[in-house]
Amino acid sequence: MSNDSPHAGCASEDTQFYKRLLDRLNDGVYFVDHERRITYWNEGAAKLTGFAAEEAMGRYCHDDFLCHVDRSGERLCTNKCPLSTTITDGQSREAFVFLRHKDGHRVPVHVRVAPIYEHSRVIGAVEIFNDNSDRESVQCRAEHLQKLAFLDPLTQVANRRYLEIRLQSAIQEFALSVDPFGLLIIDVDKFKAINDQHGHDVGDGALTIVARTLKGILRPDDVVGRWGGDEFVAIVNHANLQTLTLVGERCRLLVSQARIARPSGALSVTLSVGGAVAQTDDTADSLLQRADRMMCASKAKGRNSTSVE
Ligand code: GH3
Ligand code: MG
Repeated sequence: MSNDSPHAGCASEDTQFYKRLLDRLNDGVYFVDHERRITYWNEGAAKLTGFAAEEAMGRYCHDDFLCHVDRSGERLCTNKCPLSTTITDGQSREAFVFLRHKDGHRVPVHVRVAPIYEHSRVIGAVEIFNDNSDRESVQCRAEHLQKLAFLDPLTQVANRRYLEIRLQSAIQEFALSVDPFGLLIIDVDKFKAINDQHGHDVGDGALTIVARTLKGILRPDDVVGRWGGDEFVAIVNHANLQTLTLVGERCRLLVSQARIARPSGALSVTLSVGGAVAQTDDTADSLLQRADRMMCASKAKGRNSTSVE
């Protein structure tokens, strides 16, 4: 049996064994007392933070030398410290946070905190933390990809896939409530001519201006996105016939007043807008078809107009 064995000798040797075990862990481990003063700091903590045990021991975690922040940048050590909460409520917890390395750079860490009890009284807490860089970058990449998957790359509004998902859930929610909603189909008038006369780049610029203007008109809980080509769709929440007509008209008017910059002078575009308020027997397809019929009615009226049913 080696000298490191917990069974090799008396109680103090046992303590030494466990201390050596903790010292050598790759995970960072530190203990704080009831006042959040650091009473133990292992080699893993030194490696992950750059602070040697001599530099950390005796300091208070609320001195903020590790400057823990959460993903939104909120400072934890002085406001919402998990150690402090655990000392108060005796509960274990975990969090994804960033600490500041002695060299100044930020390190993403996964932190687990547990209370230390003596005679059923909390006398401090232990924090175990490890480098979360891999997990963090995977999560950032996943969020980025998810954003890309639902974003129209040209206009930076939602794409058709996202609109389809949101429309489906709006139909399902509508079946469970009486809160009305409506759908607008918005098509740029004579857009082919813009491309033909001014070039594809100007056409792209026009689509971006239309998208940005529409996004600015709709409320944050509404959805607007590019359905394809020069066609946009908006899902307007809490909207009866009157509200949907008002929103449709606002889209038409404000886009007609927007200006698309060009070296040889700004130009403008107009929209044909069609809208339909959801009925109890509507599916996503039937609602889209009714709004599309209304959009075609606006085209037939001479364009630059709004029709809603
Ligand atoms: P209408 O008033 O009947 O809508 O006439 P229109 O010329 O706008 O006809 P339509 O809506 O069918 O034309 C859409 C055009 O949009 C056809 C296509 O060349 C153009 N288009 C589609 N996607 C893009 C794009 O990403 N960029 C640019 N610049 N043009 C696009
Ligand atoms: Mg068009």
